[in-house]
Amino acid sequence: MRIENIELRRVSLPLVRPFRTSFGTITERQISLVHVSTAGAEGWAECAAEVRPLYSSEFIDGSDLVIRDHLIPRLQALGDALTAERVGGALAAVKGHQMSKAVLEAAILDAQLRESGQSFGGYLGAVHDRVPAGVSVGIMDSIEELLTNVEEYLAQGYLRIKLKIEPGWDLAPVRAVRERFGPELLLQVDANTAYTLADARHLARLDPFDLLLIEQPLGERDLLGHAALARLISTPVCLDESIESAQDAAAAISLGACSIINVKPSRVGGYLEARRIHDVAAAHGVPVWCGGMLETGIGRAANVALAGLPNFVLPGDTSASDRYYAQDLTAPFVLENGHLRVPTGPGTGVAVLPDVLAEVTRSRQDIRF
Ligand code: NPQ
Ligand code: MG
Repeated sequence: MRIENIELRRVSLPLVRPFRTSFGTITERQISLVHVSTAGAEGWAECAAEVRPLYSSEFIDGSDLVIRDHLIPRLQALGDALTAERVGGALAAVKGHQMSKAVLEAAILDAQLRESGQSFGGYLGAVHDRVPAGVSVGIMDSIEELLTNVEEYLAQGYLRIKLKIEPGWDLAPVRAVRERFGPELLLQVDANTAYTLADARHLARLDPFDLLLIEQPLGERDLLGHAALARLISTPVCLDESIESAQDAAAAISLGACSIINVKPSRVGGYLEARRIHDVAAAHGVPVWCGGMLETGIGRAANVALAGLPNFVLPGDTSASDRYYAQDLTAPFVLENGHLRVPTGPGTGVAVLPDVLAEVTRSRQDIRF
């Protein structure tokens, strides 16, 4: 495949409402988009890195820099041998920077699949034409406000609720949601590393609420802590931030640090590594689900395709566009009986809306090949 140009484009999109997690609140999403042009096609992808390095060590300005000065030169060195499948190997010598690597691989894969007329879902091995949608609900100022929000999401059709938790906002919101919406509600929580193993007895008090899982309660490097916690609580432990590769997934599973994995292609370096995690987990009988990073329609389309693979057995954070954005960069993803349809067109199967793109663009730079 012959790349002619890679454009890095910074866009800024307001969120429909502030989103608060244990690591901070955001009201607007700044995103680096990567646009790959080849002789016959183009590809789009979005980088998950945020303004501040709070979810992980990556952040948007650092990501742009590593993409431009350290990653793209390694792709240029491949010349015409460049394919999406060779991106991972070409970038492997650069330590870390999974999100920056992921966005390049995804944009190149999009262009490659558009050239060959194949969809992301078809390429990755999706076996479903639609996937169940869950929603991630931020930390709120009051229980009352939380219940109003959850009620709204359930009315829209979401099939699973994930509550963001932190010390001081855990037992009470979980109890209130469970009591209000009943035992049938699929309910889980995400701590984004906000606890330590010393909180094990406190977290065990979540046991009676029959949660699907608790996501990343402890620090991202603390696999042994998660393994110990898993033996002290009955809620299944799911890892997010801890898993940056299929190797991490294999280690976490073998140590007993998790019994479920949140797969985010951006966090693990791309869709190909995400699929390897899916495969490793499946081989161990460990279910996975597709996480989210407040993606626009560009990343959402590819995530929904990935979520169509057979071992994605739990509803993901693959929400409709209007969960986050009043105006998406693509035609909006909408809930149909609580599901999102897996796109079938070439590549991600979605088109970026030029007028919207122009309106939200803050800056751009071209890297000629
Ligand atoms: C998670 N996502 O599962 C993440 C956390 C998260 C949907 O809960 C900007 C960029 C804001 C990335 C907020 C969901 C973010 C972000 C939350 C990721 O842990
Ligand atoms: Mg998470």
